[in-house]
Amino acid sequence: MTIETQTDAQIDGFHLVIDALKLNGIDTIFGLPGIPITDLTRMAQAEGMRVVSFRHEQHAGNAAAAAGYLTQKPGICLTVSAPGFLNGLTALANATVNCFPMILISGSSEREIVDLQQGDYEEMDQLAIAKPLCKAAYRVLHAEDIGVGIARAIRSALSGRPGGVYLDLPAKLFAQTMNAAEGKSSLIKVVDPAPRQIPAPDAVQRALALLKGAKRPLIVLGKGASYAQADADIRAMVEKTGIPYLPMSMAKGLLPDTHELSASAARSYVLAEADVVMLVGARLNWLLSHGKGKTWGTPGSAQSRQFIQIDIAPTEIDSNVPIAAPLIGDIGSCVSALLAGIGSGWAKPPADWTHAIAERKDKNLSKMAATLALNPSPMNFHSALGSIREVIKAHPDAMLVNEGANTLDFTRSIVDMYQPRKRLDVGTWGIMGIGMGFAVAAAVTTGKPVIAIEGDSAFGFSGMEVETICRYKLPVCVVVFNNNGVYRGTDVNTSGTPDVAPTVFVKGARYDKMMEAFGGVGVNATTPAELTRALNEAIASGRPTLINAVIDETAGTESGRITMLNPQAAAKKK
Ligand code: ADP
Ligand code: TZD
Repeated sequence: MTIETQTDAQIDGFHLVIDALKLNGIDTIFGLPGIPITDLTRMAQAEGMRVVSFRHEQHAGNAAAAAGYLTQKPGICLTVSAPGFLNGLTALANATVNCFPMILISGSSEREIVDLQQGDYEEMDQLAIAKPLCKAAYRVLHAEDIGVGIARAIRSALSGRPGGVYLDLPAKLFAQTMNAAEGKSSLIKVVDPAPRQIPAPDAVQRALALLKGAKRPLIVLGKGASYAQADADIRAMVEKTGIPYLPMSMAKGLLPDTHELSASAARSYVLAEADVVMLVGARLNWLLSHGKGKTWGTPGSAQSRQFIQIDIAPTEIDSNVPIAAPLIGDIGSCVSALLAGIGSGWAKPPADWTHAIAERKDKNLSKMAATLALNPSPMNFHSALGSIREVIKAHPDAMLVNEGANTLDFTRSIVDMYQPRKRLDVGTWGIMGIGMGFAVAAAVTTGKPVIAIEGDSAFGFSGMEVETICRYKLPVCVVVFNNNGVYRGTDVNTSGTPDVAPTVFVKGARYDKMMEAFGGVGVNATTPAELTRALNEAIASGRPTLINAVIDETAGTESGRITMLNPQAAAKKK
């Protein structure tokens, strides 16, 4: 090659985007092709990236969000303009609400036409629409700014409280060319995208002093704690202090659920009785009853309760109740600062507290064991989950995805997790539809077997992605808890019209046939033994499998465990 051709070499927008992502260690794109990003998907694949194509953008977006949570790198979702962008937007908003780092990259139409509203193909002012729904939003108009655009998107997604970022790439950008050497030097490798945030020493002392004086201390671990990947230090903090802990649902497994200091089986007792509660990457939102009210005991004891809160976002503090000791910083730095102060001679919590918890745990666990031992026909949630619980115990490295109402609540309380970041679920919104997207991400990013436990309604939101699972030959076993409807299958239409009630589905549906349609394995399981066998075979073979688990249609309750959030008609019709 002559010097002349070297300096004349050109690079286009497509390749600058790909090179900028690769330069930052991003090796996977979840997306759905079409104008103007079809060639971007092809070229990314040709350049060695893994491109996972979905059947609907929402699931590609959910996959990106889960990949971000699992890897601490922003997951990338790539979509076409207007409708594709909007389909991805729910996942972007959900990622932001859950503090998962992801970047939604959407192609967009001609700026000049969009801005004059002259009616372009898939016209939409996407940047303006995305802005209020995510942490940051950027648009790149010139090839030489692609490096900056991607660097800003990565830093925004990862730094401070992680979240979703929107990056708008107009169609014209991809075909723009520039000098290859200049293009290369315009790219930015983001240095330290999630800088440590060291807590102030006086804040550490304040927290330690409060913890030390506690008579009935409790630690609550949230998904911020599991995201932080400070697993060993978090475990050391719990064990050195001997303080009982409660894991929020996606923090299950941060310490094994069977750990003697886990207070999960005495949840109501510890929340009502604890005098000092240390929140580690968990918000006092609806999932923790906003830190007040009946869940947290009588008004008298609530007044005497004090909170320590570890969080990277200073504005989270005092959002619901006063926080006596805020500890602002990243969880790794905060926990290691606390550990230095805890040392080795920390006095364990008073025995009457830990004994009272142990007593309640024993009682509740033996009650659960008795229920799990029953073998009703048809299966109910407990008998089916009793089987899954044993399979997970034997395969603690398997990933578990979980959505539904009763299916979610029962799985969370019955199926123990043993390792960090193995459980992915409906998160902060309690959103349905994350199932297959999360399952694909779990398989692609970890290579481990994935078990997705899905309510039949929940599964319906992303069911078509079983084709994606088969196409990429992913080791995903979907278990559909089929009770013929949303929550239950027993509602009756009392109006006299021929339609079924709004919560009822086709009775006796065979979801397993959907997986067979694409070459995967389908199993209809009516007993725990059949379920166990099918699960074990799926894990051993690694083949995409869907088990239609036939559940008693009367077994669920309306809205699972959050029935109280469902508004009831105040006045009865005469
Ligand atoms: P959960 O639903 O499990 O209770 P939340 O999503 O409500 O958890 O809370 C997670 C919290 O963790 C958020 O307030 C977020 O700011 C915080 N967080 C996320 N990552 C980190 C980190 N690396 N260091 C400190 N805090 C973090
Ligand atoms: N739509 C979206 C996006 N999210 C939601 N949470 C809902 C609707 C409302 N919803 C729930 O909160 S749970 C649920 C819906 C529709 C499904 C429950 O039925 P299921 O589970 O079959 O999935 P169970 O085990 O039968 O209760």
